[in-house]
Parts: sequence; C-alpha cells; structure tokens
Amino acid sequence: MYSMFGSTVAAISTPRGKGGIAVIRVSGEDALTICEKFISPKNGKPLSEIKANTAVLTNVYDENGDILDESVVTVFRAPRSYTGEDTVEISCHGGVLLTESILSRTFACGAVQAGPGEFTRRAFSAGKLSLSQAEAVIGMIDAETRAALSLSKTNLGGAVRRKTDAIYEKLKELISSVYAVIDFPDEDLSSMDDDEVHAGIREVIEALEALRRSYKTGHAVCEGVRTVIFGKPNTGKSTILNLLAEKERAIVTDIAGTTRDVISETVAAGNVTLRLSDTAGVHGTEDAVESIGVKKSMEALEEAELVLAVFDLSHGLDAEDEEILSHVAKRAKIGVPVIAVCNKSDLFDASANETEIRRIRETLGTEPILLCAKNDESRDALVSRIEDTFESSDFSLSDTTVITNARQHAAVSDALAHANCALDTLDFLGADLACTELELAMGKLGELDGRQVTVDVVDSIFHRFCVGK
Ligand SMILES: Nc1nc2c(ncn2[C@@H]2O[C@H](COP(=O)(O)OP(=O)(O)O)[C@@H](O)[C@H]2O)c(=O)[nH]1
Ligand SMILES: [Mg+2]
Repeated sequence: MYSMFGSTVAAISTPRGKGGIAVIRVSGEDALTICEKFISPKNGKPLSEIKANTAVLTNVYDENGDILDESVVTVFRAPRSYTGEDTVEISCHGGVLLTESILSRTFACGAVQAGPGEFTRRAFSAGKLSLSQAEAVIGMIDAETRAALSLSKTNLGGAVRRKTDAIYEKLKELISSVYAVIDFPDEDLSSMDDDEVHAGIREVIEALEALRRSYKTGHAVCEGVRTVIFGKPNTGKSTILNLLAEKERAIVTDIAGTTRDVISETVAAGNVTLRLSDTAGVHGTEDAVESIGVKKSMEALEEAELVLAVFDLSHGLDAEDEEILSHVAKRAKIGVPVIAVCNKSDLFDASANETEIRRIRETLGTEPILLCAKNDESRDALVSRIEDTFESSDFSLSDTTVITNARQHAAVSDALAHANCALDTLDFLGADLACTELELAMGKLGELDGRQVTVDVVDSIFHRFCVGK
C-alpha cells in the first residue's frame, strides 16, 4: 500500500512499567515483512499469511534465534486498521526489559521509532479521522471526569465533524449559487434567489453561533476553568483547596502567611473541571518573599475565569477584607463569575453577622455561601454552588455537538466573523465580495477539522500525544 510516510514505525503503546501485558504496535507498508523476520505463528503459517483482524499465538525470537517470549500477535491490513496501513500489534508479557527487547527487534528488522501521536497522525492522513476526532482521542486519554470522557467519546464518534461538514456543504452551495449568477447573469443557473441566499447565510451564522456557544461547556468540562481562591491570610483558602482536592495538597496552619507561592491543582467539581490556584493571602506586608506571593495572587486573580473569594466572618470584616472585596468587585463587574465564601461557619452566627453578609452580597452581586471548610461534608455544598454557577447559562452536556478546545473555538469564531461580514457585504457591496467572505469562512471551518490546515497546526496537535498512540 502506498504511504505518504514511507517508513514503517514501531512503538510501545502501553505505559512504561510492569504489567500483565504490554502492546508493541508496528505500522506501515513493511509491518508484516518486518515482523515476519522475528515472529513465527505457532500454527506454522508465516505471519504474512495470517488473515486480517486475526490474533495468533506466536514465538518471538531474539537475534540469536532464541525465544524471547510467547506473544499474541494481531494482524490488521490496510486500509482496515487504526492507521489505515498494515499494522501488527504484539501483545507480549508486560516486563520493561522484555518489551524494550521486542521493540529493538522491530528496529533491527527495519522499523523506525514512531513519534508522539504518529499512529493517530497516520490515521488522520489516511482520512480515518478528522482533526476534531484526533483531538478527541487525546481527550479520551486525558479525561479525568465522566463528563469529559463522555464529550470526548461523542467527538471521537464524529459529532463535531458532522456538524462542520454540514456547515461546509451549505457554504459551498451558497458560494456556487452566487457565483453562477455573477458569471452567467443571463442564464438561470442559480438554484437560489436573493432571499434564499440571505436565509442560507443566516442559517450558517446560527449554526456557527451554536457551535461557538458550546465551547463554554467544552472548556469547563475538558480544558478546565481557571479558578483562583482569593482572600486575606488565614481565612481558610488552603483548607478550601484541600477540601476540593480531597487531599492535603496545601499546608494549612493558623499562622498567617503560610502559603507564599501559588499552588495549583486540577479537580473535578461535578461535571466542571477546575484548574485551582491557591494563593498567598492578599494583605500589606513588609516580607519580601510574601510580597512576591501577593503579586502572584493578584496576577492569578486577573487571569481567573472563576473567583472563590474567601472571608472569615468569625472576626467580622476588616480593612483587608474591604480591599479583597474591591479587587474582586472589579472582576465581577466585567462578568467574571464570583462565588463568595464565608468560611468558618462553625465559629460565627449568620444572624449576628447579617451586616457583613449583606455587605459582601451587595459589593459582589452574589449570595454568599456559608461554609465550614474544615468539615469534609461541606464539599458537596460548595461543588453544587460551582456547578450552578457554570451550568446555568449556555452549559449543556446534552448538546450533541460541543467543541472542546481553544483551537476549535478560534476557528469557529473566525468563520462566524466572516459569515457575519458576508451578510453585511451582500446588502451593501454586492454578491461577489460577499462570496469572498463566505470562502474565508469556509477556509476557517476547514482549519477546524483538517480539510484546509497547515502542517504546523497538525504538528502542534499531534505533539500533545504520547508516543505509541
Ligand atoms: N474553625 C474553623 N477553622 C478553619 C476552617 N477553615 C480553616 N480553618 C483554620 O483556619 C486556619 C487557616 O487556614 P488556612 O487554610 O491555612 O488559611 P489560608 O491562610 O487562607 O490558606 C487553620 O488553622 C485552619 O485549620 C473552618 O471552616 N472552621
Ligand atoms: Mg494558605
């Protein structure tokens, strides 16, 4: 079979370490002839005569002709394999030295080391997967929550691909129809009248807007929401990090200024993935190290997509809390979601602190949640508040088509901008200029799923894969 890659590649596809079995994958034009040199099926047939999609028990030999292992080998033939090429998968006993010895045999017999994601890249090049499906493969491997797994699975099944294909086809239809009128005005070649072209562009815009909105869900579930835990020292920020992480991730003491650096942790809050940063408490300090920590806390606040603002009402609200309130209020004002946490609820009485609670509510525009972060049972209440904050608007896991990363979002946003421009242009500047915009929209959509994509983009996607995938 012709392969644009030329070489036959091999890699260990299972994680490094001891295990029941390990799998070495060999893919390319010469996969069978290479493996035949050191693998003999026990049924006496040469490997090259094994039927496609069949597993056979074999002996694997070292360079001296001694048996290295008894392995089960599965043969796939082009184009019906993951990569679209001839592929041999050797399932050997899962020892590190044994696995590496078998991999070395593939190299000695003519294979070369596969790069990161090279098998999936070959699948993409063979047209087996679109780019969004390849990214869904990474998503399946990286998923840490059921929601992330479910979205990635839907996308691996081609949900985004089908949607973008449909929009792409619609754009193509619009463009050819408009050009037919421009090029042959006297002949009635167009299948659409002006109104239909308008309606068609609007349909494209709506579909792109829905895709763009879906990124809110995809980002929160798959990439994770950048979340800062922000407050003055000793309010219980690190305790909240540990509560959400369900482990002692950050040091907790009653000494103000314990956390000096930013501590990061990825946690699942229900369906939402949080990329948490626990920060040094923000207050005026002379200590050089602590003030660097305070600066970093402020930077984390600026970058945050969700703010957990923490107060300890057992001591009321002081000038430092007021400063926290004013920093956080600025973020709230530009639309960053804020959850105000009145921590140490075991130490204060809500009715006695009515004034402070009202002050927080009015300054931040959100009802504070009263929490005892020391108590593990508080986790559910905090998580459900986080879920409510995210799942309220535009968040839907039941959406069939959800884009899941910034690259896809940028492509959809650009395509949408061009489609909007096409609609304006059609009214004011004429059909041929509108068509140029529609072609640009089509180009951007092509970037999303790999119809029109540069090698650099493809490289950067597949380099995020592990070797062997
Ligand atoms: N009583 C009580 N103490 C808490 C609670 N949360 C944290 N603390 C205590 O408050 C002190 C400061 O907590 P820490 O998480 O280090 O605060 P940070 O400086 O904001 O990170 C520690 O002694 C914690 O055990 C709570 O809900 N109730
Ligand atoms: Mg701390």
